[in-house]
Order: sequence, then C-alpha cells, then structure tokens
Amino acid sequence: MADAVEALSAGLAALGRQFHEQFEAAPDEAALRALRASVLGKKGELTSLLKLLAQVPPERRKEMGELVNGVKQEVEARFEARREALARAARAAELAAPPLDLTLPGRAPAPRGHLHPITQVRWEVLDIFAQLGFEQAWGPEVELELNNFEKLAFPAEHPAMDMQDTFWVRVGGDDQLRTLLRTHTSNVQSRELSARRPPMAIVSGGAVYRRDDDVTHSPMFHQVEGFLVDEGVSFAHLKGVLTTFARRLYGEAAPVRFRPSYFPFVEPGAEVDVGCVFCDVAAGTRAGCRVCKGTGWLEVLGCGMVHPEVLERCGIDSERFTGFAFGMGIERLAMLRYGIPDIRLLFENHPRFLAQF
Ligand code: FA5
Repeated sequence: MADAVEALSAGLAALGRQFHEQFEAAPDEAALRALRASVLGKKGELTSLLKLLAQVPPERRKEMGELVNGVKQEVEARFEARREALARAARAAELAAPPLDLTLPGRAPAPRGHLHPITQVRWEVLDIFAQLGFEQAWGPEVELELNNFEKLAFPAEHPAMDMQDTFWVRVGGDDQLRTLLRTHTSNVQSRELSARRPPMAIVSGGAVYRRDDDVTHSPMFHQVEGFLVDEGVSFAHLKGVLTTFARRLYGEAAPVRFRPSYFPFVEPGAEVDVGCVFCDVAAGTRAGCRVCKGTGWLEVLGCGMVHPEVLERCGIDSERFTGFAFGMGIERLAMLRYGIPDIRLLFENHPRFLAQF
C-alpha cells in the first residue's frame, strides 16, 4: 500500500518534468495534441498513474487524488498556453510573409476544343433544312455503281465514271458488284427513291471522293444532298427552297444566282452561285482572285428537277410525281462563310487556323 503511494508520487514527479519540456518543444498544434493525448488519453501516462490510486490507503487517497488532479490541471494549462503561443507565432509568420498580390492576372483556362468548321457548317445546313421540313437519311461512302451512277441515269460512257475521275474499289467480276467511293451524296437519292414512296422530303450529309486537287477542289470533301418528291412539285418550289436556304445561311443581302447547267439525273438542271466573299460582285471583281477566278461568284451547289428516267428506274410513277433535288459542297459553303481562301486549309487542321472558328 505504501508502495503505491511511493510509485504514484515518483510517477507524478517524473511526468511533471517530462511533459513540460515536451509541450514546449512541440513544433505545431498537431504534435502538441498528440503529446497531450499521450498524457491524458485513454492509454496516457497520467491515466495509468490514476489507476494506482485504488491501491493507495484510504487515509491518503484524498491527498494523493488532489496531487493527481493538480498535475492534470497543469497539463491542461500548459497545453493551452503552448497552443496559444503556437497560434500567435503562426499568425506573426503569416503577417511577416510577402503579401499576396491580388492584382496578378489569373491563370488562363486550358483552351477548349470545338467542332471542326466543316462539321459546324454541315450541322447548320442540315438544321436549316430540318426547319424547312426535310427529314434526314444516310448513305454509305463505299457504294455500288448501281446507286452512284446507274439509277441516276448516267450514260454508260459518262466521263465521271472514268478511272481518272472516280476512285474505284472493285471493278472486276460481276457487273452488279462494281463498287466505288461515292462521288456525290446523290447515291442517297437512288436508295431512298427506291425504298420509299412519295411524298418525301429528305436531306443527307457526308463525305464524297473524286480525283480532284486544287484551291477549290479536294479529293475528299463533303456534300449535303436534298430532294423532295410529291405531286405537283415545280422548279418554282426548288428556287424558293434554295433561295430561302442561301438567305438563312448567308443573310438576306447575300448575292445568289441560278445558272442553267447539266446533270444526267435532272431536267432542267441548274447551278447556284453565291457572291465571292473576297470580291464585291456589285463593284466588280478583285483582279486575280484565286477563289472565284475573277468571276465574282463561287459555285456552291448543283440542282434541278429529278429526271423522269430516275424516278422510273427507282420505281416511282413519273407521270404522277415530280420532284426537285440539289447537292451542295460543304467546304465551298464554309469557305464563303468564313472567308477561307484555300480549301486545303480545312484539311491541314493547323490549331492556329482552327482556333479562328
Ligand atoms: C454533284 O455532285 C451533283 N450530285 C449535285 C446535284 C445533286 C445536282 C442533285 C443536281 C441534283 P457537282 O459535281 O457540281 O454536282 O458538285 C456539287 C458541289 O460540290 C459543287 O457545287 C461544289 O460546291 C462541290 N464540289 C465539287 N467538287 C468538289 C471538290 N473536289 N472539292 C470540294 N468541293 C467540291
């Protein structure tokens, strides 16, 4: 019993010296709290000394209890004093540090990507036709000769079918299986006119391929095709739809003209030109303009009344139904819209070029 008193007194004396020094040496509040827990925590040194109290003779228990309590209060007081000192030192260091300069410019956010200008224009074009009531359809880029040429009434010896103009995929063997990279999106006409019955108003966009390569011609480019077939459709409907389209895309004041032209699958046929953005059509053209070749106009689409022969080849009664069709080059539309002088810029994909759209 007397041993317990001795052990307790010795323990308290040692602890008193030890925690005092340790608290003063704690570098920050976290370390200080850990030290406090090592004294007052569940497994702390003072807590284990407290257990000895049970073995102290009853007549000395009060005295020893007060001693333990005194040490406990001292631990708390020292802890609090050191915590305040640490907080004061931290605040002083903060105030002494170089000031935060709120006038520095912020960090620029990482540049955000966006859709390629060809995709932007393609979507815009398809949107305008959707507003005019046209439904969207799809056609393959590797196509049967039948759908790309035959059903569209291309005569057998038409130069477009030449090896010099078209990328052929399969030419040997069965004639029915001759395939090519579609040269226009008009293959969608062959497919939809064969698969559906009028009335129909359809648009379709996608990549097409030709053996072409200069500032306004690329071997791979994009077209949007549209056609409308019903009873009583006339050239006036075609002109109305395409003029509305051009005004929505280029603004009410955009110069637009229809020019007679020939395509085997329309009769009559026309081409639509839009005023060259690099020249002023009214004031005369800019000498040596490479885009419009000095004409002041850039051809953007071909169109016409669907040839009765095409309707018949696709199983539609040409006595009862008539229709119009058009096919436009998306790159040409984009060049005019954004003032791009060379079609090849659209495919080189230089980030400084693309960032402008
Ligand atoms: C056609 O491709 C016809 N299928 C369009 C058509 C559809 C006419 C329906 C009548 C009825 P054309 O070969 O003219 O037509 O091409 C149409 C448009 O594609 C041109 O006006 C031009 O804007 C664009 N284009 C043609 N070749 C190229 C090329 N190599 N690079 C970029 N754009 C081109």
